[in-house]
Amino acid sequence: TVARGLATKQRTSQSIARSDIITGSPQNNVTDTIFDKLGTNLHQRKDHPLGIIKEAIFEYFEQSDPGKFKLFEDLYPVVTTAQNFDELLIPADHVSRSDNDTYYVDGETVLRCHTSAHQAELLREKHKNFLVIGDVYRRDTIDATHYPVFHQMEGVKIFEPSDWEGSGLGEVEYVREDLKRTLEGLAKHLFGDVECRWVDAYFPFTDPSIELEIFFNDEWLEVLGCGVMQQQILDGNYGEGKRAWAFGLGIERLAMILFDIPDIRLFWSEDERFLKQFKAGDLSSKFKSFSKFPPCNKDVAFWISEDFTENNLCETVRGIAGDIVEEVKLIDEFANPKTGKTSHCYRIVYRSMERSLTDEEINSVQDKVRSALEDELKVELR
Ligand code: FA5
Ligand code: MG
Repeated sequence: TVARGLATKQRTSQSIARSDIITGSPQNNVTDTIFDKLGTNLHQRKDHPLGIIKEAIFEYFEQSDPGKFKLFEDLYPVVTTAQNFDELLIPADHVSRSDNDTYYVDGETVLRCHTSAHQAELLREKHKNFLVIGDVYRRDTIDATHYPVFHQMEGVKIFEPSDWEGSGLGEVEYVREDLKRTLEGLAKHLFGDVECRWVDAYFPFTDPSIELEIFFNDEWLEVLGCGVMQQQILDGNYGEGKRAWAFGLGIERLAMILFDIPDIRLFWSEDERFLKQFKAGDLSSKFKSFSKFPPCNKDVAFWISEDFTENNLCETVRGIAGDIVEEVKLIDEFANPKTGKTSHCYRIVYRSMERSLTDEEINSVQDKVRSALEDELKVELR
């Protein structure tokens, strides 16, 4: 059996109070929709596709390195900006720090936007090889492969000089090759034969950095980012003279590929017709859609305000429409040279995974979205 780590903090993801999250701080931008997802811990459900994938990944690491990797699966998702950014060398002006991208509880506290937020503390506790799985939160655009709450698994492995000496490879090269081999092996373990490709990437906390993409539903889907850990992070938190790799993978993306799940919203479904299709330990089930309901498109055009952003638009739409919104996409854009104003036209695609939506329902949602655009986002409808 696998060694499962205990939460390093007293607080675990099982005990979250509303007042801990939705605070009076002027920086607070956590919505009720997001708060409701905290503590759900889909990855802890044995028969849920996310729980099944989690176990399969654990099993792979246990088979390749028995007893080596320690697993953390209930670390508290509310972290400090130091954990989420500073300790990972993310610069002060990096976009991911903005409240357009990240959910702030207050000025120094965020909903973790990646499981990398736990790297430094676990290194300081002298864990040498570990995996962390948990829910992560991002203000993001809306489509079939993006959701504001998703799950990541972080992996870290530390090497000693005796590992790379005599390999004929430089230390960075040795570590990078081990990393690639490990993750290609994981892809094989989960999917058998799939088309994979490596692409160069950038993360402040690894160098070199790469991403793995898998060909799925006619396009390349990014499933993970990884690289050789920045030496400063390892030296400062664990100790000198070592090397390490780290990766962070998107659990929903892997599950979508494995089980043929076409839309990321389905993971949040409590519908038996979805849930009963999956069983602990069974990697072979393919999702059969219980019915396909028609989408309904609604376009909305407006003159944008100065601080308009697409993430804010998506958050507003999601706050009103919840999971019946499938996609929000920009379909037209132009600037009026006389007034200097810019117009955007967005298409909002509404569709439920579970039932047929009525015209009345969609019209009423769309009316509310239009008012919220004016009241909250201060745009001028056309
Ligand atoms: C990161 O989050 C880095 N922390 C990964 C990392 C860890 C790199 C350790 C190096 C070392 P990125 O933002 O690319 O990287 O996200 C990692 C994965 O999460 C993506 O490849 C994708 O599979 C998944 N992902 C990202 N955004 C979303 C989203 N909105 N919905 C679902 N999955 C997502
Ligand atoms: Mg990425």
